[in-house]
Amino acid sequence: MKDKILAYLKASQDHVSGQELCERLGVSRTAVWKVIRQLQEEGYQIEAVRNRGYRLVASGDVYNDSEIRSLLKTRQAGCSLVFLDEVDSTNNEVKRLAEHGAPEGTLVVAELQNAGKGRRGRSWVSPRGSGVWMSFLLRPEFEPYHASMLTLVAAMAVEEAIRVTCGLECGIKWPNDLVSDGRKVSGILTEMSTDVDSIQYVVVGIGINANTDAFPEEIRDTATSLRLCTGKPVNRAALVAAVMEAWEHYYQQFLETLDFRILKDAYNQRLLNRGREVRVLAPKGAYTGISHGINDAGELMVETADGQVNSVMSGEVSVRGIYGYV
Ligand code: BTX
Repeated sequence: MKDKILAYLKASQDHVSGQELCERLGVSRTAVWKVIRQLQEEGYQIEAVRNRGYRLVASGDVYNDSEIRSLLKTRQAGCSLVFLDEVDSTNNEVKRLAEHGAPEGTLVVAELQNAGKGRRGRSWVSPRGSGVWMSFLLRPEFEPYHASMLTLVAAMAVEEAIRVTCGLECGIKWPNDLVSDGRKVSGILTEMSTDVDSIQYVVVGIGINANTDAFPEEIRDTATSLRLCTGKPVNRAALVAAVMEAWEHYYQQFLETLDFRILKDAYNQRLLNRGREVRVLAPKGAYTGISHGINDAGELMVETADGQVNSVMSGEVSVRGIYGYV
C-alpha cells in the first residue's frame, strides 16, 4: 500500500484527497494517514491540508525500496528489489539469492557494505549514507565468452545515468571505471558462475561515489564523488533507477549481436584512454602502447612501437595511463 500511495502522490501535481486514496485502495482513512506518517518519518516532505488532502513537496535523498521502486521504469531490470541497511557486499548477496533461484533482474541495493569488493581481491570503500552500492542478477543463455563484455555495457549505462541525473559527463577508463576530473567516481565488478560450458548466472556490481565528501587516506588522491564534481547533492534513488533503465536499453542492444558492434562507437567516444599512451600490465610482462579504443569484442586495441596491434581482454590486464591515474 505504501508503494501505491507514494506513486499516487508522485503522479499528482496537486493535492490528493484522503477520500480519493481510501476509495482507490479500498482502505480506511486511518490506514492512509498511518502510511503518510510512515513516509514522513522516512524523510518525504508531505504537506497535509485540511479539505484538500496530501501533496508530496520533496523527496530529498530518500533512499529505500519504495522510493527506488516508484522511480523504476524498466520492464525486467530491478523487477525484484532487495534494499538492505547493511551487507558484506551486494555482489555476495545477489550470489546468495541466485543460489536460491532468484530470477533475472533481481536487484540488491545497500546503504553500507562492510566488505565491498573490487577486482582481484581488492576492496571497495562503501560507507553509509553517501554512495550507491548496487548489484543485479542476470541468467543469460549465451556462452561464457561473451560475459566479459557485460562490464563494458554496464559502464555505458552508468555513464548515461550519471549524465541524465546529475548533468555530469564522465569518461570511461577501460574496462570498468568511470572517471571525472582524473579521479574515479564509479567502479564495476562483474562476477560469473559457470557450469562446464554454460553460464549459471552473472552478477553485475556497481559502486558510485554519489554524495561522498571525504575519502580515506589511501584513495584520497584517486577518488572523487558526483557531489564533489557538480557541487550538487545527488538523489541516489533516482540514480539507481536511471542506471537500471540505461542498462536495460544497452543490454538489449548488446543481445542483438552478442558483441560490441552496435555500441562500439558510442563507447569509444566516452573512452578516456583512446589515442593515448597506456601501460598494459599483462601476465607475461608490462608494455606501453597507444590505445585505439575497443573492437567488436570489447577488447582494447593497443599499438606497440613496432606497429603491432594487440587486442587486450578485460580481466587479463590492468591498463594505466602513464601520466597519472587516467
Ligand atoms: P577495482 O579493483 O578496479 O578498483 C578497486 C580499487 O579502487 C581499490 O584498490 C582502491 O584503490 C580504489 N577504491 C576503493 N574504493 C573506492 C571508492 N569508493 N572510490 C574510488 N576508488 C576506490 C572496481 O574495482 C570495482 C568496484 C565495484 C564496487 C561495487 S559496489 C557494489 C558491488 N558490491 C561489491 O562488493 N562490489 C561492487
